[in-house]
Order: sequence, then structure tokens, then C-alpha cells
Amino acid sequence: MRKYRFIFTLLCVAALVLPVSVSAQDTMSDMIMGQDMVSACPAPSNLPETVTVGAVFTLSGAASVYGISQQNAVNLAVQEINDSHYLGDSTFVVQFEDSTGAPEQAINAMTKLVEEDHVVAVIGPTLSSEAVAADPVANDAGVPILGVSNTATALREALGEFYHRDSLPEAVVIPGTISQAKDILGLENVAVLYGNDDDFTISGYDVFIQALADNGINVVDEQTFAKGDVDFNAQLTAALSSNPDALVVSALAAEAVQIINQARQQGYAGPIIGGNGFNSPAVLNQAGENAEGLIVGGAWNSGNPNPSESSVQFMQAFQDAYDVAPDQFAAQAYTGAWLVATAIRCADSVDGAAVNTAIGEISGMETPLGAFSFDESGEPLHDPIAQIVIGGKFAPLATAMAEAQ
Ligand code: 1QQ
Repeated sequence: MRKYRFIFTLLCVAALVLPVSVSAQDTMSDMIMGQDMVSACPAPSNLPETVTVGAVFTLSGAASVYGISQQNAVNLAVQEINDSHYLGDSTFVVQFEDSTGAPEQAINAMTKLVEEDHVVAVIGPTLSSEAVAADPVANDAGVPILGVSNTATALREALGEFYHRDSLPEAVVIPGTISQAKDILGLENVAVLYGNDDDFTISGYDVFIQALADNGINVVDEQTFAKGDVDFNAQLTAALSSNPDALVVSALAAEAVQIINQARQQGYAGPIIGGNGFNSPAVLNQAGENAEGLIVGGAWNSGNPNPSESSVQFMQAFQDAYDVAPDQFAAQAYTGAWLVATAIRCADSVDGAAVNTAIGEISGMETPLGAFSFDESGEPLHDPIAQIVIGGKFAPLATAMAEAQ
């Protein structure tokens, strides 16, 4: 364990923040997004003057750290789509509804968009728990849904054939993160904490448990909590008394921050491994130094040493528009808006079934997430990336390791 503690410490103090290279690409004339689809699908000619798509995001409440980033990213995509006349003479409009992190509110938002506003498709909702509650409304009405941040397991099976997502499920992200963490940190025994009242946190827990077993890592203690809890000291005292090599946590952002901070307050200096809920820069800002060394799997990282061309351009455009770097949720939501617009373009129709088929047929599209395709179950096909927090930012774990040695 000593050698591994040394590497972990090295990684933590390597506050040589890894360079995030964004080359300056400007103007719409250089725009990369959608260009490959312009040749694949002719300009549409049968669309109405305005094509309205809904977006259900957590724009208020504890999970708004994800939803606001998503809204900004979708607005950026909408502007680019219209500026480049991607839908011919039609204007692409996204109507936002706030799901507030509450499944009942997500149902209200989805019902309004589908039954009153007659949207062509829906992007979101942000949380898996919201999607599980609200997506049947759209699916039953034949309105395509594109999840851009849902990571719970087997959602297509639960929600129906009008559901696709561009967000890599935890089942794809976590196994690689755990095996890399094991190699780097020499994990033998871990304690697991998870929220037992949320579709995402429960699903993430199941995936962690499987990945830990597959890697021969013992779970020496398990603790649960509920959404909205603020005091995790009892669970942490119990978990830490089992002397784990790492804490493994499946939580949404608000609880994640408190768990990180209270673990450090209890004197725990070892690794913390988190799921997708940790993936927001807001978690790092709120946990400050306490978040250093955190290991989190992800679908996109701004420090990816081999970014797609559109990723580089997206980072610059987002930074220019909002004066802040995009996070993974922004990259997925931006990609999602472009995917929906692409399906509408390729279908040359606002019919739900035609658009849904066209979503599933998108293949190898150049996006910030890489060359993007769906599998036959509507799941995204691209590589995950394990990350470590260094100098207050998520950095690719493999790059950080190479720099630390
Ligand atoms: C989910 C998630 C959340 C952590 C982020 C939106 O992945 O609910 O599925």
C-alpha cells in the first residue's frame, strides 16, 4: 500500500494543472458541427417555419449545477444551428422547462411540452429519477426523447423505444475507472456509501459493487443515505473505522460535497472514488482542497489529449459565450441538441416516429464526444475517460499518471 499512497500523494500535489489546450478557432464559417451531416442528408425542404423541441432540465434546486450548464450548452447549439441554416429555412427553437430535481415536476413539465406545446422531441430530463417518472408521457405519445445526462442502467428497457441517450451509462464508465484506480492505488479494501432513494445513485451503487467484485476488491463496509441529508458523520465514522483503502461513493452533487468535506474533517486523507454525480465543477468548487485526488469516471474531459475537432471548437465557443469552461454535462447537452437537429434534418419531417428512427440512424457523426453513433438499443457508443481532480480541475487520469512519474 505504501508505494500506492506515494503515487496518490504525488498525484495530489501535482498541482501543475494540466494544460487545457484550446486552439483559437472562431467564426461560424469554420464551424465543424453538422458539416459531415450536411453531405449525408440534403437540406430539408418539408419542415414548418418553426421547429420546436422541448428541454426538461433541473434549472433550480440542488441538481441545478447540472441543468444550468445543460441549458447554456443547448442555447449555444441552437444559435449555431440557426446561424448555419442547418434546418434550411426553418428556425430551430428549444423550449425549456424546469424539472427542479423532482420526479413529479418532471412529469408536469413533460406533460406540458407533449400535450400543450406539441414539441417534436424532448431533450432531458436531467436526472435518471426524473426520466423514469416523466419519459413514459412522451414515449406513450410517440414523441422522441434524448437523454443527455441519464446514466442509470437499462433505461431503454424501462422507458420504451422512443428513448435514446447520448450520456454514457455508469455501467460503461465505472468498470474502467475502478480497474485503473486499482492499478494506480493498489486497492484491496474499500467502503461504499450510496443514496438508496434515487434511480441514479442506486444504479451507480450496483455498478460499483459489480466492478469492485470483478476487480477482486473487498467491500469492507457499506453505508446508505437519502437525498437531502446533510450530516454524514455517522456513516463516515462507521465506514472509516473499517480502515478502507478508498471510499467509493454514489451520490448526487449536494450530498457528494458534504461527504467529501465531512470525510476530510474526520481526518480521512485517502482516495475518494465517485460516480457521475461528482462530475460537476460545482462539486470541486464547493469542496475546495478537500476534493484534490478525487477519482471520477466520465464521458468527456476538457483536457483529453486527443480531442475531436468539434470538441476544441465547442470549448472555445462555450468559453466565449459564457466566460466559463464547459463541463461534461455541457458537452453532452450541446451534442444532444445537435443530434436532435440532425435527426430532424435527415428525416426532413417533424413526425415523431420518423424523427425517432432518424435519431437511431445517426452514425459516426463528428461531435465533442467523438465520432458519435447509437447502438441498436439507443445507447451511445464512445469511450469513457477516467479522471482525477488536480488543482481544482478534472484531469484525465492517464495523463496525470504519466506526468507524475
Ligand atoms: C443521473 C445522473 C446525474 C448524476 C447527473 C445528471 O447521472 O441522474 O442519471
